[in-house]
This record gives sequence, structure tokens and C-alpha cells, in this order.
Amino acid sequence: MRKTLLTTIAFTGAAALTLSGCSGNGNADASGDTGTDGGGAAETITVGFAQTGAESGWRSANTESMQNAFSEENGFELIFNAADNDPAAQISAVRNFINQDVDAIVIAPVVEDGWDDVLEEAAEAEIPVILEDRTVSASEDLYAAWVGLDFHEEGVMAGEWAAEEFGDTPTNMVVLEGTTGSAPANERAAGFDEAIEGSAIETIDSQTGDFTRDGGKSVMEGYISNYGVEDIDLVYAHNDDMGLGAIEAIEAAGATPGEDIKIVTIDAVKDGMQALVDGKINFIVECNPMLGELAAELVTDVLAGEEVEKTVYVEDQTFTQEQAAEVIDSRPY
Ligand code: GZL
Repeated sequence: MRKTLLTTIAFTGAAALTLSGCSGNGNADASGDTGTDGGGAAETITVGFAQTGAESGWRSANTESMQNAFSEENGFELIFNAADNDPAAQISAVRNFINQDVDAIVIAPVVEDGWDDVLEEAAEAEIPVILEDRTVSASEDLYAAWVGLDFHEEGVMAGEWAAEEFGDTPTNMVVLEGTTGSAPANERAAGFDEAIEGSAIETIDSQTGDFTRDGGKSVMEGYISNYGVEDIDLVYAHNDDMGLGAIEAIEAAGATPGEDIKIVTIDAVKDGMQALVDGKINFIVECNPMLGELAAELVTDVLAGEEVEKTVYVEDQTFTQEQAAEVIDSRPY
């Protein structure tokens, strides 16, 4: 699979996008007319965007990035649906976009599986699909492109920190998994486990907190009740929000997060970075949510009939407590 690694994406306002004229579902009609208004100005591109929901700070930043990029002034009409983390509702939203004959569909798929049928229906309707953020297990022939982050590498970077931090010291770890069946949960687990292989870190429990703060808190409360704070050395949370929930549970149990129990998370959203600066989280791997401009460029290029990379990765970075203190005031999310 061809892929492009973008090392940086500007945190500027929405880039001026060159828009192609589109009518109906974005394809030129037999006469070659692409639906411009005769004056050469491009017509609005109608995009259906199926978002996972509003489960985390990361998701809010991602939604804002997408809405800013697919704005009216950039030549788009955005039909937005948030599926409340419900895979069936999200597939139904995509079916509705097909019935509305939008020009293009963008999806941040809640889970990897179950997408083949509706993506086939979009292909039959000649409506291009762009994936942003998470991936699907369906054939890559069923979507035009995907833009997002390397979740497996994020897991590796988190695991490498843990292996370095704990060395050969016998360490009891509990894991707060992301949404069951989602690409980030699957890949971040696999990458982390690869990185800690051969270390003395033992996973004593691993359950999903569904990427939410409440979910992370309630699962961590269960771990504390089952194992006691004394027998938990490390929390690996697949995102900051679950790590922040774990902090609440650890403090309620009278222990000190970041000291009695160390915490490593992924995302680097504002609240997570603040907890890192405050010493309650020990290490964060960034997962950049600002994917809107890249997704909008992919939509316009695909509708213009241009060849696009099938896979566009945005590079991540990592933060220690000291590094977070240096950058927290200048970060856009
Ligand atoms: C990762 C994204 C995940 C974030 C969570 O790209 O899909 O979903 O890590 C979010 O915070 O809920």
C-alpha cells in the first residue's frame, strides 16, 4: 500500500483550497460539464461526514478541525452526523448520505469491521469515500484514501517509554483500552505489547473504558477494588481522557497518580498535557486530531479526478513532563 508520511501540518487557519466545479455527485456529466455556474465559479461541494461521536477531547478537536476545513467559505456544504460511538447508527448515517446523493462521504469509523456492504453501496452510487482518523478492515478498493495516524507506532512509543522507565523491575500494569473493535484500540495494544516484550512489565488486567473519562474512571475503580492501589504500578490508557478518569479514581483511593501509580497515555490534548505538567501523568504520545485540511484536500482532489495517495499518515511526537511544560501554552488543542 502506498503511503505518504506528512511530518508536519500547519496549525494555520483553513488553507485556501482550489475547488473544482461539481454537480450532483461530483462527476462531470456527458458533455463534460462539471456543474460550474457558467461564470467559471465552482459550485458548492456537498460532503456527508460520519463522525464517531463526542467521546473525548480529541474527538472535539477533530470535529472542530473538520468543520473548519469543510466550511462554506471553502466551498463546501457539510452534512454532519455524530454517531454517539454506535457503529450501526454510523452505518445508517452513511446510507442516508448515499440517499441524499452527496458529492463525497468522509467517515471516521467507530470500529474496523462491518463496512463492506455500505461502502459497496457508495461505490455503486459513484460517491467517493475518504476515511479520516480510524481505518476499516474492508478492501482498500472501497475507499479513495485514508488520512490519519499510525496507531501501532503510537503504542510502540508508549511501550518503549514504559520498558525504559521500569527496566527489569517487576511491574504490575493495568490497561484502559479504547473502544472495542476500533483500529486505535487494536493497534495501540499490539504496538505497546511488542515494545514491552522481554521486560518485567506484566499486564494484570485490560478492559475497555470506551475512550471516555467516565469509562476510564469506572474501570480504574474496579481495578483498585480488585487489586488494591499497592499492587498496581502502571496504567496504560489508550487515550488521555481515560487516563484523566483513572487519576480521579486513584486520588479518591488516597494514592498519588504519577508517583504511587505511574500513567502513560496517548493523544496530548490540553487536559492531558496539563495533567502531565502537574505530574499526574508521566508520559504522553501525541495523536494529532487536526486532520480537516488534509481530508478536504483529498475530497477536492478525488472529485477533480486527480490521483491521490491511498494512505496519508500524519506524524506524531511524544512528551515528557518537562517537554509538556515548555509547549503547553502554544498548542492549538
Ligand atoms: C485516535 C482517535 C481516538 C483518540 C481518542 O485517532 O480515533 O478516538 O485517541 C478518540 O481520544 O476518542
